[in-house]
Amino acid sequence: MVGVTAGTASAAPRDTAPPPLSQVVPAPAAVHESGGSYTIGGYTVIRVPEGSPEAVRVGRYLAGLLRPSTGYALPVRPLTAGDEGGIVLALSGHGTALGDEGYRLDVTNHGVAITAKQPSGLFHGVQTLRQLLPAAVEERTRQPGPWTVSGGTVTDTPRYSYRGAMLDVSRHFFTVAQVERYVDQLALYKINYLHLHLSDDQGWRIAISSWPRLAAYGGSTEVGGGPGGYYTKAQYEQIVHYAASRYLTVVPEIDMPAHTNAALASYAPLNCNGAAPPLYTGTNVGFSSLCVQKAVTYRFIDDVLRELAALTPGPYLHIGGDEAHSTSAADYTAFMDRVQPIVAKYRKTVLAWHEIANAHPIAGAVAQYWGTAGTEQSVVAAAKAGTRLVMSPANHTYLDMKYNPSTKLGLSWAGYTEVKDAYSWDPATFLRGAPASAVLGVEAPLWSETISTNDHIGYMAFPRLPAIAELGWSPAALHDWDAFKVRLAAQGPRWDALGIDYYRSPQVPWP
Ligand code: TNX
Repeated sequence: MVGVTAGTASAAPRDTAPPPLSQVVPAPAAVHESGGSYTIGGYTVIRVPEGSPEAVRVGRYLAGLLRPSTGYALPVRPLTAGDEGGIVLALSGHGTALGDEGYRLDVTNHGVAITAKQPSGLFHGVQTLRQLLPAAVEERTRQPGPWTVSGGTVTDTPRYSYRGAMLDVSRHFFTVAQVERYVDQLALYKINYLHLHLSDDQGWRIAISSWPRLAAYGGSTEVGGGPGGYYTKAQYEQIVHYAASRYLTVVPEIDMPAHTNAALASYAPLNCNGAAPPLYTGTNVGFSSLCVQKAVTYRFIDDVLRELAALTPGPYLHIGGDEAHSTSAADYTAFMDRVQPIVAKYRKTVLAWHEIANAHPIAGAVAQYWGTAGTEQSVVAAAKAGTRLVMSPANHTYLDMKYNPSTKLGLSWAGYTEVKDAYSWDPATFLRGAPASAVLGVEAPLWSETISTNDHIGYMAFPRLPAIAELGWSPAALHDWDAFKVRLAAQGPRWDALGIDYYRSPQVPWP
């Protein structure tokens, strides 16, 4: 190679000015630039409130992010009265207006202070600070710097309390390490729920002690006939724990009564005709159904949901309910009338795809809307009657839709979805006639019929996942494609540094 060697490249300091404090995705609620700046250096100390082990963990996490690329020691030390300078993480009851997830970031010539009511707010503030540092901060080897942040104040709280991403680990299985990698990517955009689609026709992915063949046999393949896989209980708990360390709550989904071939293949008695079908490795939907009339069906569901609830600290159990094309409408309603109380019995909240609105959603239930038109009257009626909504319109949020006709991965049944399409809708008004107050938030599902590697995940999720994250976090008044695309463009070098194989959409002015 001629010209720049690694040595001279790493010796040359960057000469670019630090970005404005507003150059963050999702857009912060309020930004006040004050001039000045702070440069993290070999002298910088991270101060944390001693009394909060969780806040201490956030401080250590920040140090872990910054140390490899900066090469600085960045010791994490207790915050004592009168401390100023360096990086300070502080918990303050005065910040009550910041709510559970909000934070304030103050940058002066002396240091950076992140203040929040809860550790989750500190964590989100850390993600903002991270994005305000040069993209090279994401490298895991020492980089030149300087590590300068613009002066001013960011005051930030989320628009919605539910900001989710779903990974379909059923059509193709993803290992614990792959899920954790995605969790890290989601955390950067303040996503706070990880929905795992744990069962479908092609695979059952969670060990259930009372029905061991579900995972052992039902998990033994995937789309295309690969070896599949499943999570042991310990592995599932590891994912739950890792997600929690990034302030994401796991929402496990057992899809039923349809999308159940893997279970039906594992246990013959679950079939109305008593005969187990073969395992399925294709990509059709709507052909399978649990046997609604049989008592064993509900013993099975009780066992599965009891074991899953015991492993899941989060409030939701997702019971699927989509595309039950082989279940009559009457059977579907009868089935949901019996299954929802089982979720409640195990002290969890029902989350289900929006077809639940065709049955009788129980009090407190949440429907995940995946339609493309925004006109489903049953869902509007349910929302008016108190069912809350997570918005996942397929033509905007489905990360498995192709960007354009030449996208190699993905499907196109909901249309091609460029990043501008992903961004250009409003969760509060998309389902026409539903009260805006029913909307709990948004979710971006990644179905995996065609997705099987980290690079596939990266290519389909980026840059669209950050678009959905911004709709979930940022105030509606800041919704602006022309401003978003510029902030999004600045994320590209960060994804390069993180090894994310993103789609270089021609709609975005990448640097
Ligand atoms: C529809 S949308 C499905 C999934 C498929 C997906 C592919 C919904 C709740 N169900 O079974 O994987 O389309 O895009």
